[in-house]
Amino acid sequence: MYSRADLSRTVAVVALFLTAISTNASAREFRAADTQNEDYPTVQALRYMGRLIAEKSGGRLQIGIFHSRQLGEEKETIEQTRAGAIDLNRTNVALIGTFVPAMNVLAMPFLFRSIEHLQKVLDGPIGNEILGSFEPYGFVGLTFYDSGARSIYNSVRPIHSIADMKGLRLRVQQSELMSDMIQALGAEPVELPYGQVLTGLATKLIDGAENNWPSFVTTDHYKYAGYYTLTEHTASPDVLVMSQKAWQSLSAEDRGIFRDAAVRSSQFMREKWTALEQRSRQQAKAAGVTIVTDIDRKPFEAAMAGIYQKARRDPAAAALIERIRKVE
Ligand code: GTR
Repeated sequence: MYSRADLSRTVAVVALFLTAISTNASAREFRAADTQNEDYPTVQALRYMGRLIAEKSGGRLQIGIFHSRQLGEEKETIEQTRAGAIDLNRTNVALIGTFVPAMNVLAMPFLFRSIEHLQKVLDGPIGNEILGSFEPYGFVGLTFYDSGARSIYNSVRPIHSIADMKGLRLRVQQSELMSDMIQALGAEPVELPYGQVLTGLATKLIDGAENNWPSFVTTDHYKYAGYYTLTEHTASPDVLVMSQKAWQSLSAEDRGIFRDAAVRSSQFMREKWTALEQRSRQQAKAAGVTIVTDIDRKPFEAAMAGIYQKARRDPAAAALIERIRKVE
């Protein structure tokens, strides 16, 4: 026979079970794409953001992370984000610059005097304004992530001067601006998705590429390109965007949760970034990569005049470039 106590215990268990079902049913997962691998600082930042969002929403909002190009190469995932098939995308500004013109300004060569200058711009009113400029293009800008400076690496020869660039076939991101940059330096740009660079290097389809220390090392590119020259020709940051479709579906309160968590994830990421930058450089050095540090960047900068001229044809870009340069 069942006692009253048994009965009420059963009722309690059933109630708990129903709550669990309904909590799960109302939990919503936002799919996030990141081209980098599982431990890369941006992926760690997305995981951190996911934890914050789940906590703040009592489990209602979750982030499902698809790293290592599981949802496709970067350009395709940006298109899918614009179409609303992917909810969140951590991309590089040079890639999304094809869709959102202000993003290309941040990828302009030798624009930032230092990482401090870059962070000051991104953390201040200009950064906020730029994040706000995504909306007409089908995205919502949530936050920027550090991505250091990009430099040129190759398997043929150490680059000591701009003359050494001549004839090298260098992979660039799928971006007209990046192609223009490498061409202006005298090399031959080859636009390839990130996931094809390693094979490209291994099969000698390309002589080299350009990227920051963590990307050079975590992808194993350093095993095939033994010369890394600190050209630091661009400091194009990474950025996190949400699709307009996902954004429209959120209440004002939930939008606040996302915005707040995104900004915190960017702060969380900075320490991880600096540590990995140093570790990657050491790892490349230990593996025998020749690191050229003593280059005169002046001729590299001078070669960018045409690129600035082209960018300045757009008055909004011209004004933004000036404002960024003026930030002390
Ligand atoms: C990295 C960036 C990636 C991707 C990659 C590339 O620095 O984090 O999103 O754009 O560069 O060169 O394709």
